[in-house]
Amino acid sequence: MNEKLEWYHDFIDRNYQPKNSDIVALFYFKPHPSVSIEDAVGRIASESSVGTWTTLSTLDSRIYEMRARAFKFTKTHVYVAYPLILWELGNIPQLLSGIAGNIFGMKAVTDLRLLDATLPLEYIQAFKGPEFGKDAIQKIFKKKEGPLTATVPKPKIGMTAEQHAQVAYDAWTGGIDCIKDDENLTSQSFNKFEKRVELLAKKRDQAENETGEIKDAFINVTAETHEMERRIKLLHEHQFKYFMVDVVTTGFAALQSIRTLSHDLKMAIHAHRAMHASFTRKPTHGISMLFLAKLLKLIGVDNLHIGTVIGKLEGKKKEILAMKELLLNPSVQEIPELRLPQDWGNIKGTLPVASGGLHPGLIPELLQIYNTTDLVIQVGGGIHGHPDGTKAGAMATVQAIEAYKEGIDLIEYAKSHTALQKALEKWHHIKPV
Ligand code: CAP
Ligand code: MG
Repeated sequence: MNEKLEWYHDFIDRNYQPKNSDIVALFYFKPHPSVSIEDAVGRIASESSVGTWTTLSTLDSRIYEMRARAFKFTKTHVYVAYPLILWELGNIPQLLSGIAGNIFGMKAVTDLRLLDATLPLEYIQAFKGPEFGKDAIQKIFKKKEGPLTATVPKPKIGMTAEQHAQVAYDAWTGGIDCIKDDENLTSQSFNKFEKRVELLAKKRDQAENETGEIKDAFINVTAETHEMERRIKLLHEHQFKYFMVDVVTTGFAALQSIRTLSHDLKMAIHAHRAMHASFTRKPTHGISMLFLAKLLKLIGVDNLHIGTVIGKLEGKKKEILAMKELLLNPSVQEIPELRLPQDWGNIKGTLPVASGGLHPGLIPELLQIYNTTDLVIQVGGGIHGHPDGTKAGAMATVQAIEAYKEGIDLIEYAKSHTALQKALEKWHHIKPV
């Protein structure tokens, strides 16, 4: 009799009841035309856990029990349960090397997308989550409620540190809470990190004295890990409470390292997601933005860009709202084919950031969509493109938020608020593409 060549169907068990301690992942998949549904889901569960392409003489019953089980599947979606023992606690790269590793390259599937994974409390407990998260509104800025406001000086790179600091001062004194660096500004020859920090700290103090408000900055520390640590310490010495990092280009391991430092220094992390769309955008392949958001909250970013629905960058309303809840709420329920249930235990809520193509004319619609004040509204071009300059752009943004909160139509409110009036004359309610 021929010996069995492979054991993919051992990874399928429709009767398996996932344990509370299992990690349960949900994938969309499209099998190669030559591969059956069962063969595809068996391979997904196998290659992401203990299996390989053939049977093994080294397999014993203990290891066999550690295998993942595809316990529920349709022609397009599969739920896979992974025993906790497969995972090293506190190690996000290791998790991704399993549930988001080789399986993406398997010939047996032409498309594969990791939509979400429920992480059990025993797994969650090994992580810090955000240091301040949404509590930053009260704890750092001493405000009763949000939204917080931020602005990224534009042009996105090219300004000297002096120009940058002046624009920051104009925005702060116009009423904006935080200045944000752009994702591709770090420490270039024309705007060195140290110089920018020094000048911004001086202007921040000046703006705080003049306005009586607390001001901060999301200054981009993105670099090699040890250099990031050095930059974060420098920000701390200059009394900034936040730092910004490009979390995807920097990588999960580096992010975990600097999260430890942010805890020691009691600082908050503003997470920019540049490059996420290279693997989150195509709906049938890659990793969902929602699952990326879950990992980032778990590691402990305090603010995370999740999109605007109405701005210049791609992002579906349903997913953005599902992410908003995932970031802010202590637990969330399943949304079919989009989100799995998740209980966050003691992990604090991360503040969502709405950014990309916003201007004052879009703020009421944005706030209506988000339907929360636990939010950072980030406006770049929509402030620095104001006909009367940055300070007027900042004022117009704040006025648009005030109008929404007071329930007054923007056009009506603009009659007695010149900065808003001029912003509306330029942009009306246009939605940039
Ligand atoms: C916004 C922004 C942000 C994007 C990122 C930019 O500027 O600074 O990087 O919002 O997108 O450079 O485009 P504007 P997301 O306000 O001038 O558009 O938050 O969706 O990841
Ligand atoms: Mg940017």
